[in-house]
Amino acid sequence: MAFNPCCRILLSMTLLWVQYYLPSVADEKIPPNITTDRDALLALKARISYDPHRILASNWSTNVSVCDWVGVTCGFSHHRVTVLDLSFMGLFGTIPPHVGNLSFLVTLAISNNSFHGSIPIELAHLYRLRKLEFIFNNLDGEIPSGMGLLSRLEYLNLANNHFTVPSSFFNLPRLQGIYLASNKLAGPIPSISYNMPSIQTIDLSINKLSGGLPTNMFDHLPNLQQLDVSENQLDGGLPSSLFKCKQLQYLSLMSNKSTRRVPKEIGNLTALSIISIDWNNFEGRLPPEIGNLGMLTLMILSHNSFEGRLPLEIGNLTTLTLLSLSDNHFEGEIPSEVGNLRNLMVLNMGGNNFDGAIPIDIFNITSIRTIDLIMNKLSGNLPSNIGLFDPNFQ
Ligand SMILES: *[C@@H]1O[C@H](CO)[C@@H](O)[C@H](O)[C@H]1NC(C)=O
Ligand SMILES: *[C@@H]1O[C@H](CO)[C@@H](O)[C@H](O)[C@H]1NC(C)=O
Ligand SMILES: *[C@@H]1O[C@H](CO)[C@@H](O)[C@H](O)[C@H]1NC(C)=O
Ligand SMILES: *[C@@H]1O[C@H](CO)[C@@H](O)[C@H](O)[C@H]1NC(C)=O
Ligand SMILES: *[C@@H]1O[C@H](CO)[C@@H](O)[C@H](O)[C@H]1NC(C)=O
Ligand SMILES: *[C@@H]1O[C@H](CO)[C@@H](O)[C@H](O)[C@H]1NC(C)=O
Ligand SMILES: *[C@@H]1O[C@H](CO)[C@@H](O)[C@H](O)[C@H]1NC(C)=O
Ligand SMILES: *[C@@H]1O[C@H](CO)[C@@H](O)[C@H](O)[C@H]1NC(C)=O
Ligand SMILES: CC(=O)N[C@H]1CO[C@H](CO)[C@@H](O)[C@@H]1O
Repeated sequence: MAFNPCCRILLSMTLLWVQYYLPSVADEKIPPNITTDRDALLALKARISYDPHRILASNWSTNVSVCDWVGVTCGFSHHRVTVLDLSFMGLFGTIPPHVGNLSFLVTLAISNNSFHGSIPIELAHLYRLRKLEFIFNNLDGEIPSGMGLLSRLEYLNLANNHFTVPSSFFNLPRLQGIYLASNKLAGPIPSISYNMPSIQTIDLSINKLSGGLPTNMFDHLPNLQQLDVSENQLDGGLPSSLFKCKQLQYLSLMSNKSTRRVPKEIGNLTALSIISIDWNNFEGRLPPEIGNLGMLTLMILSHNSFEGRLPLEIGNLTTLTLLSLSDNHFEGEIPSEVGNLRNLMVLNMGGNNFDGAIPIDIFNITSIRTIDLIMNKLSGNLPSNIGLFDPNFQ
């Protein structure tokens, strides 16, 4: 039977495959074992150029099992490396691709060292990883997108490094926390569909992210408890999908230039304990629905362009300990309902256009320590017994 040219190409490709791929498949018949792990760790040791306490130099000796090496834990039954924790050792060096051979690794932690260079893409092979902790190093470059394959990952902490690319966060089903604070992430937050059913914490603070929070970003993050995007260059305000995050306890958007209003849906975030959106350009009135936030302890709205009267419902926030409204354009009388805030310790209302008398009920708050009302248009007298009932008053 004569082959037509097409089949001839196929045949020669098959032969190539047999020649080049089969031997390597045969190689892998020897299953990786603790020797593979040892070689990977020795490759790592070889990349450490400075080991100030001579920890690896003295301890990682080949005449004992790697399972007895400092920072190494092996699995009980399979005798492979499951934990590599080299945190706080003062090590200076790079991460070799061989670390990707530690295929039983569950925890990889190298926090508080001086690792530099990039994360090898081979780390994406560590499909058993649950915890990856690289905080406080000098790693840079792109976070390999292949890490999005680490489907068992629960905790990803790459904070305090020099990563540049705002890689789409990883839509991993078990991820609970992603920490990317204090890097050099720049540009917009990728506008993809985020679907992280387990995520509780997203910390992108202290970067150079710009643009807005993507409109649909929070559609499928039902368990989000903490969102910190402070100290970036984000604008555009709070997207409506954010108000679906019924578990949200901590919201920080401090700095830099978010505009627009705080919509009445803020009242849906009933689990909120801390809201810190100071140093932005939020404008308009504070909606009365703010009074629904019955768990709020800190409310920091200073240095914005809020205007109008304070809603009386502010007096419903009886768990507040700190209320900072300073440097806005609030006006009208300070509602006497502020006197209901019986746990308040700090009240900052300076730098607004409040007028009328200071409601004396404020001075009934026994927990109060600091009241700052400077630079307003207030008038009238202070009560003569000021501070008499306030043991903590400073
Ligand atoms: C482990 O694998 C290596 C090859 O990588 C092999 O030479 C060695 O005999 C194996 N050791 C055990 C205990 O199976
Ligand atoms: C290496 O460190 C471990 C844990 O501290 C210790 O148990 C072991 O004896 C050390 N081994 C050597 C050779 O120093
Ligand atoms: C391992 O080798 C080092 C020198 O390389 C030696 O100091 C140490 O005693 C040896 N440990 C064991 C358990 O043999
Ligand atoms: C381990 O990883 C390195 C680099 O990624 C590779 O060259 C090596 O062949 C791998 N396999 C073993 C068994 O060490
Ligand atoms: C970790 O490193 C950072 C930065 O070098 C330092 O500020 C911090 O105190 C270190 N943490 C500990 C517990 O040593
Ligand atoms: C906010 O709550 C109201 C009333 O419970 C509900 O109708 C609305 O859909 C909620 N909005 C969001 C964005 O979840
Ligand atoms: C916003 O960021 C810019 C550039 O980083 C900075 O110059 C400015 O002071 C910041 N504004 C506020 C209100 O923090
Ligand atoms: C505040 O304290 C004064 C003096 O004890 C009292 O007359 C007044 O009713 C109190 N006001 C409130 C709102 O509790
Ligand atoms: C539950 C509750 O305390 N609701 C109060 C919220 O604030 C408004 C305005 O002061 C009151 O009318 C509500 O009774």
